[in-house]
Amino acid sequence: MALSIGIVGLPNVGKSTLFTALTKKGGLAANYPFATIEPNVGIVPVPDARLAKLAAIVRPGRIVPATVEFVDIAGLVKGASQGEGLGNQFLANIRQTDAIVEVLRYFGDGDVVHVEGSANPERDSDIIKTELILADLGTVERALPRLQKDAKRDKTLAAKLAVVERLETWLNEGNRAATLDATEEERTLLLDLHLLTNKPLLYVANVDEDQATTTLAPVEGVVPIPISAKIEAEIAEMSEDEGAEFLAELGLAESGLEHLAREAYALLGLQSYFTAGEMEVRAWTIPIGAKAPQAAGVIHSDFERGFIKAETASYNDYVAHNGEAGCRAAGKLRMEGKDYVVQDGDIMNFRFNV
Ligand SMILES: Nc1nc2c(ncn2[C@@H]2O[C@H](COP(=O)(O)OP(=O)(O)OP(=O)(O)O)[C@@H](O)[C@H]2O)c(=O)[nH]1
Ligand SMILES: [Mg+2]
Repeated sequence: MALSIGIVGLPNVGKSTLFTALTKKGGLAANYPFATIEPNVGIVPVPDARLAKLAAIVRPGRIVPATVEFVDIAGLVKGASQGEGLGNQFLANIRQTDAIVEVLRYFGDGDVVHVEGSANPERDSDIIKTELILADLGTVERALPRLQKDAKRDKTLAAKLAVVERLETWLNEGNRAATLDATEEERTLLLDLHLLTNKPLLYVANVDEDQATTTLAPVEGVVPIPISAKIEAEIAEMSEDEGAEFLAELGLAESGLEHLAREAYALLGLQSYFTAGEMEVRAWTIPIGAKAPQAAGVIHSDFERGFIKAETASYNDYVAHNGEAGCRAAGKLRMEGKDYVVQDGDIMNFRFNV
């Protein structure tokens, strides 16, 4: 399951600069609003230092990291949901994503036009929030007449109709769908609306180069992740070693991408397990709490259906005992069954039968 993240924000806040740096894909960055007129989709490997350690032990043919898909869309402006600017048509491009990253402008550069005159994260995030809520309201208002009609014939739709009507009021009062007071079951009924304000949200503060290590004040109760799109763009041009040296000079422990990937995993409750063999060492993304068959299913649905057991070593044991043979000799290779809750970093080898 490749995690996908939509990037939103006002025009000219550095979304495409960040996207380009993250994906090294050459998306369009330019000093005028609406530089992005086609949605850009880029796949980014999730940095994980454990992969190199495992590869040093196993010496596989290739290393395959987990991936995150980023979708870069045009900037939203006030009234985007009413068709101002280009924003509305692009919102459809992020309906299917798992999470939203909102880029806020913190950098000062007077040469780069700010659509609202000057950088003001609280106001800017408020504009974006309103536009996303209005977009969701549009979705709900389009869905409601049909739902009301169908609910007259089909009594099983009564619960859904009730929660969607409550949601309409809630959105109308200026609230995000995510904060609607609803049961788990009711939330499930809302999933097929693909509401933007129901998605987990991360704020990225695009800061000046010398601010990349500062802890920022919360916006809407959430501390933004400081990232300098400029620094990221420079690192994207460097070799891995040069990049690491550059980060060290700046006093940064990790790149913005690493930081963002880490926060996104945490926000979404995700973790990785590994498979390690001669052919490849590979990271797989699973929800925290996933059991062994569900983890196997990420590789192939047959693995889940025909799951028998999983030979499992913890990451620390695997490294300490220099791989599978060493773990076996030390009694650190466990046979786990279908109720085993997979731990972050586990090295797993599935036995299945289909
Ligand atoms: N000084 C400075 N300039 C930046 C930074 N990030 C982006 N810029 C500049 O700001 C301008 C707009 O950047 P983009 O990345 O195209 O902005 P965007 O958010 O994608 O804009 P739209 O696609 O129009 O919504 C470009 O000239 C960038 O070089 C930064 O961290 N510092
Ligand atoms: Mg752009």
